[in-house]
Amino acid sequence: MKLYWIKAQAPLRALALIKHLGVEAELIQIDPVTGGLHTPEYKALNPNKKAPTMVDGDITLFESAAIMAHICINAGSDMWPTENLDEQVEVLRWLSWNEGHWVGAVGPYYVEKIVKKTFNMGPPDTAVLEKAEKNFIKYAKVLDAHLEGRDFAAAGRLTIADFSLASMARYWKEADMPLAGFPNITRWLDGLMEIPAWKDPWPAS
Ligand SMILES: N[C@@H](CCC(=O)N[C@@H](CS)C(=O)NCC(=O)O)C(=O)O
Repeated sequence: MKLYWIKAQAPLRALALIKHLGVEAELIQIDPVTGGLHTPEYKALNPNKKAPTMVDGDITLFESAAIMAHICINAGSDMWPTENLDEQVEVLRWLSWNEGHWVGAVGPYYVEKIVKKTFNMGPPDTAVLEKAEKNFIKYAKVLDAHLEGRDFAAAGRLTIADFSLASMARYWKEADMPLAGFPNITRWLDGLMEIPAWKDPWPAS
């Protein structure tokens, strides 16, 4: 299996999973700054010109959630439940909520404070951050209430939903996300950081 990645949050989810499960994979880093996502060869694999992309035999996938589900199925991991379909639906709900709502809420902070710094894209735009707060609070309330009395987002254990939901929020302190008033979210994020592969997801360079 090959995984094409850049140093950003969606590939981070798949890289952490690969490390956590001890899956053998060829991890191919792409430089987005020098046009690595725009080559004809890469576009043929992922017409979105985004990362991650996975190639496993005849199967080529984009979208980190689908890639993580594929990895779990092949590794026999219940981080993507296949035995208990109620659990699978619960995980799917949080994967969907993440892409539909949470990514839009945390994304402005992550892009302005983390992505711009990582790829030398200039200073954060304070107007974007000010505008982001209302939407952030709206969805942080939902997640915080859900995590009351829970250590994980779904199925009562670590699943790929946690890796998706936490991939931008993990940077909440550096990115100044207004999470201080959401103790269940910060407790859950701290708990995930106890997982070695989550704490240190990047391949050795
Ligand atoms: N929903 C997609 C998101 C993919 C995505 O937006 N990847 C970003 C990194 S987090 C990317 O490749 N950005 C590079 C660019 O837009 O040039 C997934 O989960 O895989």
